[in-house]
Amino acid sequence: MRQAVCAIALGSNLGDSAAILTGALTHLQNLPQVQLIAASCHYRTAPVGPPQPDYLNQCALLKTSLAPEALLQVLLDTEAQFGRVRRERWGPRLLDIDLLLFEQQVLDTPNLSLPHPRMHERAFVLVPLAEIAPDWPHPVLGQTIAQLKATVNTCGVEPCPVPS
Ligand code: PH2
Ligand code: MG
Ligand code: MG
Repeated sequence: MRQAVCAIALGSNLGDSAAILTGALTHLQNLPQVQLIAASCHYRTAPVGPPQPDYLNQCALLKTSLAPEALLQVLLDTEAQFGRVRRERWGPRLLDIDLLLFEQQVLDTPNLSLPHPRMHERAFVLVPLAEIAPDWPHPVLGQTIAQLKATVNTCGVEPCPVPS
């Protein structure tokens, strides 16, 4: 079956965030329809939005036989499995997983927009993504992830060691 490559962003700022990010990637990797092909390190990042604790953010590349909507459902199920309860928009959370890129697909449906509509302005996405996919061209803007990273303020996005 044809496999697509996609990029996801993970974030957590409640609970044991490092363990949650690691657990979420292990969970995804164990699904038969998903292969983990790369993961960035963890970054401690200043919160964007309402005042709340710092986040741990990470990006990963997956290969999947799933269609974008089906993969999104898998990501939402994974969030729920790690205790996510949806409250205020942009508020603190145990686990957020966003689908950033799905090959070069451009899509705008009520449930899913590809590429992720705010990824190009978010240092907490571009810094970890540039670590694993610097040459991936943004499907709409045409610039690579490394080029987009150079356009944002990366203060407040600091690599931190992944606990072993
Ligand atoms: N996610 C948000 C809102 N603000 N800030 C940081 N630093 N990291 C995030 O993952 C994040 C955020 C909504 O998804
Ligand atoms: Mg998000
Ligand atoms: Mg989300």
